[in-house]
Amino acid sequence: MGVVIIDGSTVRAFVTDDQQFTKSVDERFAALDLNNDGVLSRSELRKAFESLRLLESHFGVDVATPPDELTQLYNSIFERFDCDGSGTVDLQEFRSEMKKILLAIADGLGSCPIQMVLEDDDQSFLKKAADLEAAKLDPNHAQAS
Ligand SMILES: [Ca+2]
Repeated sequence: MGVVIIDGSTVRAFVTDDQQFTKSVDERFAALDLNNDGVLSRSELRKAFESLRLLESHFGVDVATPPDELTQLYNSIFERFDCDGSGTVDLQEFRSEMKKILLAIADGLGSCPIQMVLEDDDQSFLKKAADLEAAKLDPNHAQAS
């Protein structure tokens, strides 16, 4: 476990770094596409949100939220991602919605830094944002973290 300090500019720098951001999002998309059909289904996207911990960090959802409410919430998230209403989320939709969500997180954080406790194998985008900033500040330290 480690603690990172991030603020809005950390997240924004990550999202606006097209190369890093697209690479991270594409990797995540591929990992989430469990049946490799090139799109994310409802359940695949739900797993995505569970693994990204976005509900806690962005939507302020308590872990004790009743299952019914959670399902409703995941459904509304899915509708947001699935812009064209096709019933699946493709890579373009995933990229553009992740970008919006992370920029909203950046706005929410503003210039007020927060501490995040992360597992070593944490794969969240916020961790990647923090790693990217660390790499820019101290290139030698980047690989060790
Ligand atoms: Ca799929």
